[in-house]
Amino acid sequence: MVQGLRMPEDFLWGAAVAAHQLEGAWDVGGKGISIADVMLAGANGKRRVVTDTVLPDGNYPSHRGIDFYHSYPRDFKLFKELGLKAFRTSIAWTRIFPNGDEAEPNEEGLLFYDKMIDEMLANGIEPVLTLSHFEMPYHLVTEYGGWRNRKLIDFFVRFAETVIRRYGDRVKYWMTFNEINNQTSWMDTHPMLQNSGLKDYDRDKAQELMYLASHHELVASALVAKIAHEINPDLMIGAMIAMNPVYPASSNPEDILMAQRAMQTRYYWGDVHALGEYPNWLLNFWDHKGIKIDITEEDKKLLRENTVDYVAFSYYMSWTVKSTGDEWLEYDESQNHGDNPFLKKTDWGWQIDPVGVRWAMNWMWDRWHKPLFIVENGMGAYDVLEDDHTIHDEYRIAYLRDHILSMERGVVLDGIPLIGYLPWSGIDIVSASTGEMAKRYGFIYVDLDDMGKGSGKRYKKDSFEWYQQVISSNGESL
Ligand code: P53
Repeated sequence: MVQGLRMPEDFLWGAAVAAHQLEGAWDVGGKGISIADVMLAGANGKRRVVTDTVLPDGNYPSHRGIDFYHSYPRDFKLFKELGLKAFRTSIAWTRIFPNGDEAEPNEEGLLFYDKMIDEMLANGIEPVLTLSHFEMPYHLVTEYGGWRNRKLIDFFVRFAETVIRRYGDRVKYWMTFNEINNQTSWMDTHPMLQNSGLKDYDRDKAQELMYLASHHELVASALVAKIAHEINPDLMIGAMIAMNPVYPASSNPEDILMAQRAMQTRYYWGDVHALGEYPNWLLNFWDHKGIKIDITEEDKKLLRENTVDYVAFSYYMSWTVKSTGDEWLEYDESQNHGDNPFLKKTDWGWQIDPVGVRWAMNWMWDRWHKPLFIVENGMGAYDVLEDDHTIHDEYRIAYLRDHILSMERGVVLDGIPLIGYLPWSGIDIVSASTGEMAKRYGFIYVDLDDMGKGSGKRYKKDSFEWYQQVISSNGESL
């Protein structure tokens, strides 16, 4: 073990997942079809295809997940043994409002999360819930055009209010939209659907649609914060962003300027959530692009008066960017990125950068002055199940140890308030970007392959015992 720094006594060590990646039971208990349910499995380097309807022979990993819908009582026992103090999952919107536009919720869906939350609490684990994690009702995409439609605000708020009223007595930490800023890659159809339900749109309008959909989400998020605080002022409502630091590719001031704009572009969602208003550079940039977003006076007031209580973020990798020479500094993720010669990559090409955790924590704290919460961090890897059912994942331990140490320096040396650390994903689940089971993140191995074949049995990896010790030593023993 390596010497770490002792974290504050109330620090929440835990793990994080999302409903559509592990629950399975996609059509059980009155659940409707979500956007995840029409995504076929892809592979490393092969995109997931989205189908118009659920095809009878399609390989849809969300339909089975790891069968957590039925196995959660046993899995929580393992989490208790691991020592988890908190567990993040999402509520599948389609269990509560199967199509998204119903007036009344589905009681069977509500009961399922009642039981799940109670089971978590019975195991001494604090629930942390995401309201929308890549799993909106597909009906809202096909009938309403997704988040480009302002009506989505009402549908989402109805869903959010229903579950916050129901579970707010037991659940303190909430976040509205998972990785809301992934849509910075609006050139890619995948985040457009996953984040905003944008499908079948005019590709020339993609950038504008993304900003429009995002505005509706930001207003919805502020409304949820408002309602939640009316229900109970102690509830903690957070934004959730994918934090990938973007560094300058060199010390050339043009690259530094470009990297600054890349950060402003990727994290303006954080600005609106935490500071309550849009930055000037973005309003000017929209004018320059001819992008018109209908931001009403009422929207502005809502955003200003209902900022978030904390900023949650995922952290997997960092990027570097070069100047393009464009005076407007337009940032295009798909073009001006390069490899960082100081960093190695995972088997899926994600650059491993532990130092960036501390850098990002400082950047966000300086900018937003909100408590932070690491709600995802981890390394997707090919694990090998040995004949004796052991899994020797020393690469995962190395990745997490380095990232945790960097986080601990951010807290203990730099004094940044951090609520907790919830690595992805505690137990192996379906990968969001590829739909594979083979891209594993857990401390607990699940014996299932990409086609859903296998015993489904759970086995502890070497990292299980390691993380157990990290938690019991409160971060001192890494
Ligand atoms: P997978 C892209 C880049 C970074 C994180 O990802 C991302 C994505 C979108 O897929 O997503 C988050 O499973 C997301 C989780 C996801 C996790 O990272 O593609 O919030 O749902 O599983 C890891 O390896």
